[in-house]
Amino acid sequence: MTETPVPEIHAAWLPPVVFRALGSRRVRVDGEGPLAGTVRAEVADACARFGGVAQPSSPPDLLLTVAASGGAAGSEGFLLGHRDGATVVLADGPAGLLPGFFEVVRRGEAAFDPGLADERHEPHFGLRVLDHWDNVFVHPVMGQVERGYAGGSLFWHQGRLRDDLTRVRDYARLLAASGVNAVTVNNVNVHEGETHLLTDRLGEVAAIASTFRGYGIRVHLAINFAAPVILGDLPTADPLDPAVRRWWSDTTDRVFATIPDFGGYLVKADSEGQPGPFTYGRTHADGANMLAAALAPHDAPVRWRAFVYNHRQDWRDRTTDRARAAHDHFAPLDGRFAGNVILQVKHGPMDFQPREPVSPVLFAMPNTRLAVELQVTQEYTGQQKHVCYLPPMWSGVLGFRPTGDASAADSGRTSAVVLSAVANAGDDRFWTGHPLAQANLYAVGRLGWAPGRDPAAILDEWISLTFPDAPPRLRRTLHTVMDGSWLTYEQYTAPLGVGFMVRPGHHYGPDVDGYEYTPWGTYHFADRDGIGVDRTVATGTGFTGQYPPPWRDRYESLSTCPDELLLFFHHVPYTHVLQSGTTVIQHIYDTHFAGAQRVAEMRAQWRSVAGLVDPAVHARVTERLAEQHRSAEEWRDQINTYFHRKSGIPDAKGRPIH
Ligand code: GCW
Repeated sequence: MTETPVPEIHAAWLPPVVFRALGSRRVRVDGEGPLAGTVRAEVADACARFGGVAQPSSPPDLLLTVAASGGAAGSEGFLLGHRDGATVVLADGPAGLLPGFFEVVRRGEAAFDPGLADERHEPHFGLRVLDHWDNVFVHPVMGQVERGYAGGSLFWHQGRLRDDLTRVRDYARLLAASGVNAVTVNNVNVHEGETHLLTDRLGEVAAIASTFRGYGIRVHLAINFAAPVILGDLPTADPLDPAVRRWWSDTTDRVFATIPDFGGYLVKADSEGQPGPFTYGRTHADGANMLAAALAPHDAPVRWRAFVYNHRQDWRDRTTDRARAAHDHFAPLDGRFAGNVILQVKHGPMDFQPREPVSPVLFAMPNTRLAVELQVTQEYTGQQKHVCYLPPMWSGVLGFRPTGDASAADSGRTSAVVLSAVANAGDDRFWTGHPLAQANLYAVGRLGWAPGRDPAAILDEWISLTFPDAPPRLRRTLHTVMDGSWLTYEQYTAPLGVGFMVRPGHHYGPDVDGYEYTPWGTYHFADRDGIGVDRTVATGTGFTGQYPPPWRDRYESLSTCPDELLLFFHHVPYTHVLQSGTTVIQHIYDTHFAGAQRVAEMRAQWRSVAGLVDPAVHARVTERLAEQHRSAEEWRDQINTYFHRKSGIPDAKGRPIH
């Protein structure tokens, strides 16, 4: 037996064998333009590998073509069906050929079933964008990639654009195959060096854009609101100053002259020390609309982030509530944003905690285009050392119905028109540090096309693509280890939606009081009697009042507030009895013992499939599970001990608490 060399870079969800069904057939691709060219090249490659025929002269088994009726040129929709003995992809326009191609790849043999009924595919979110928090220069605190846990940046290395962008091309291919159609290349915290990407270093963005282009992915840029000043061109960045407006409009024209299909800007303004319109006594609408005016002639959007809050808060002041901030700042501006402004809202009111209610901003601005922002990089969910399959959480966000009516039609969902997600990939050989974290990256595009898709089904799809030859036992084990992993993570970390309790700064591992007396506004208020944040209208900060009915009432009342969010909305005694019938303190003990125990089982389950998985993948996951296990026990012991000491209430089951 010849030894197959371990590939340098892991193939993620596109190992060559997933092209077997398609590559062993006769496949014709009709259509003009670069995207049709990409599909033809993919088909040629697959057929060369598996003995099929690309562009056959006889009738094909698979035809990919632009439908005669022809939809809008940019439309990515397509019909998959069977006609005259062949599987067909009838794309609405050239942009639909590539998603159609990858749909066939995903299905494997099933795509060639003569009984295949017609299926129409169309993305729910027109823009499905991954925001990279990559720095050009290594930041002294945040490193090359802010909150990056997968090595360095795919684009930049120590201040320079990488010479070889082959990996960026491979990345583009992976993203296209998952359904993502845009990427923001740099961090929303735009430091001085990165500000130049907009002007004298624009060539680097153009090089990245041409690498992504072949896979139908557009490039966006995070910009610095103070760029006209930082770049030394103007004394002010006042958004109502005509010279500033002209500067943005000229600069933007140059961006489009260099990158004609440039995607748009992303802005973090007046947030965590970033510059913004407040300096000039202007509003977020003034700031966003200025950039929107510069982008409008090019038919491109500015995404303006709603992550604005006071990070210099005084913990002694119980009236300020960080959860309220985005709604307080932005809801009054509804209707004042230009049509090409997209307000980008973090999915929860705080900051990507493992459990938060859905941000009320997503339901408060009917006259504003919104993006919902997810965090794929696992800043608060185990930093890609812990297995934490996040789509069940995202699916809850995307499927949340403000009317509270589970049977309501899709129109009852969040009104967001854009799905954005903070990326988790880097130059690590497995792309995401933890090989199983690839599933989170994969799921973004899949949910972007169909937010109602079952996360467990997405997981199985990812398993089939990534481990195509896996025996059933391996498939089952992967599913078991990953599917409930978000809930397991929640069990051994901060309880009942209270959030944080992480070590300040890097946010890894437990520190119950780490943020309790800091200016960041992330408090739990635990004392000897109880814990939680009173966010009610009746006696607390009034945050519940930012929700439409019936949610404001459900969250307001102790008797209807869901257990998993209880401490987000209420301060209660440790002896308070949850809907589940157990007390808060006993729930804390039980979940922390159970969570750490579950990680021990995950570890054993993974050990049992050694020999069924690529040894390099197995080894990396084994190493990470060992750390997850250590960390879960650390969480368990610190949290249990802390609350035991505070409350003086023993564990009803008498387990060891230190
Ligand atoms: O939670 C914070 C992160 C910051 C990040 C910020 C944001 C990019 O800790 O690292 O900055 O969120 O989303 O802007």
